Amino acid sequence: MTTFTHEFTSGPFVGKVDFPTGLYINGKFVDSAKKGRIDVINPTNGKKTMSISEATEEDVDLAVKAARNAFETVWGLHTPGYERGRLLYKLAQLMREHAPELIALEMLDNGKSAMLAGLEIDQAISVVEYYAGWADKVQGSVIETTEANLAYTRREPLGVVCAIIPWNFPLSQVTWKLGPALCTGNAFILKPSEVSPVCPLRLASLIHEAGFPPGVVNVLAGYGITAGRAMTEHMDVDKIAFTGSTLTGRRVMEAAARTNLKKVSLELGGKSPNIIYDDCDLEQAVRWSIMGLYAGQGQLCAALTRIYVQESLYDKFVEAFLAGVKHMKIGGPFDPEAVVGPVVSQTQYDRVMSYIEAGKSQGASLLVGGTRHGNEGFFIQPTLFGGADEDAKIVKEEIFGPVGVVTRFKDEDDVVAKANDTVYGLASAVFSKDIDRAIRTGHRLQAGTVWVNCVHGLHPQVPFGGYKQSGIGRELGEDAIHSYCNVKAMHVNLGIKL
Ligand code: TXE
Repeated sequence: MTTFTHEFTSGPFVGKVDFPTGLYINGKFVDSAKKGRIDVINPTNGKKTMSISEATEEDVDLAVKAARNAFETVWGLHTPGYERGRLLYKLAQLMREHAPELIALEMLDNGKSAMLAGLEIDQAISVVEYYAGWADKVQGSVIETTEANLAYTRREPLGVVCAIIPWNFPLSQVTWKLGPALCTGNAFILKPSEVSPVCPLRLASLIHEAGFPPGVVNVLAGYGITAGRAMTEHMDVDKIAFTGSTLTGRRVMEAAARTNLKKVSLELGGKSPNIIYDDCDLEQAVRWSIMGLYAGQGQLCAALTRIYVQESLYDKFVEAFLAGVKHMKIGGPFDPEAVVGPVVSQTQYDRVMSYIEAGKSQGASLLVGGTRHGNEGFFIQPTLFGGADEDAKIVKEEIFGPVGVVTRFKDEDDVVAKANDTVYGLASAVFSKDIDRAIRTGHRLQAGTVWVNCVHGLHPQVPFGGYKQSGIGRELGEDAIHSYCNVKAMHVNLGIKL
């Protein structure tokens, strides 16, 4: 079995890491059946950091069998909630102990800054703790019917759940699914993205150390078209919890429809509006908007990429925004002063640059950025377009890079119409000192999340998910718990004779 060994000499963790890079199936790290490998590329310099085992259909089948067996013999209804909670707490504790190492690995693998990687790991740990607390509190209810009938509901686990996750926030994306799945008693199979699988692989060792029974959690890195598709088509998988592109989300749903009608939850990104009214605190609105657009190089599902500014404030806002962008240092994640890093891969770099070209060719004016930074790695300058047609590609399509569009609006009705004119509906933000108007606007937006005078706030207790083509279902909070359970209605005859 191969391992990854690396010595970090600077940054949040100084020391050696050493962990297996195989598949984690039925409590053991193993090589994949076909012995295939995936090369993992460092986005800061475009070079290979490691190679890991590549799962294919046969490995998926083995993992599903192991998960099913664990579900039916030791997990599911066999392990009480408080015990499941204890194991989740143990995992959270191990993640906390290894947090600096996880942060460093995420910086290496994904190109994220120490601050963003730190926020992600911290949030991931909080999510595991939150669902550990839920494990013995998942309840049905007693329902009033007639005196001769006792009716009550139970929330029972679905069975085998596969999580297919993207590359942008691998560790938090895992825990958003692993937490509610395990606390409700499901067996769990994870397929990290082939682009940034490192933190999920390191997590597999911590899951092993936490002592979950073999088969309860399985981790299989692999390509979407093989391992991912095998999960979506498997007849013994009960749910796919997916985060990724809309295109792949459709494929997941189609596969579920063609096979065993497994349940599906989808989180599919967006084209989120950020509304700036002319009575806002300008300095604050500019700072939040820069973060809303460029955090993580714009590779956030909830990136606020369409900025709408009320016409009387437009010039001042744009001037202050561009001045703010000029101060952003671009550099690798281990440069402590850099706030803008690389995008994750050559593919993503090419995709983002093609959108920048589309912006120019469709007549939008480039206000800042628009070009590559440096000559190695996948760095793109923070980019903003103005004066784009509302039907332009850069206004309509998710870019998933550091590229935004700023547009003028007249009044509340005008901006609500513009903001809602999208197939997506994941997130949005409103900046105004008139709180009545800000809240009223928020209620009129077709989006699963509205931030008022802030951006990107996420809490384990608060549901997150999309309207329209941004997805199906909700993650986080109690809502997520319900999506990992079947509801069983029990009717008990208290004495009616036939
Ligand atoms: O996503 P994919 P990609 C968007 C963003 C980005 C674009 C492409 O716009 O530019 O998607 O990114 C697995 N059956 N988002 O190509 O393909 C794949 O291996 C089953 C938004 O990385 O959707 C990976 O694990 N699984 C998003 C996962 O799906 C399949 C975050 C996501 O990959 C599969 C990431 C298949 N047929 C990208 N094909 C967000 N919502 O935050 C691929 N996969």
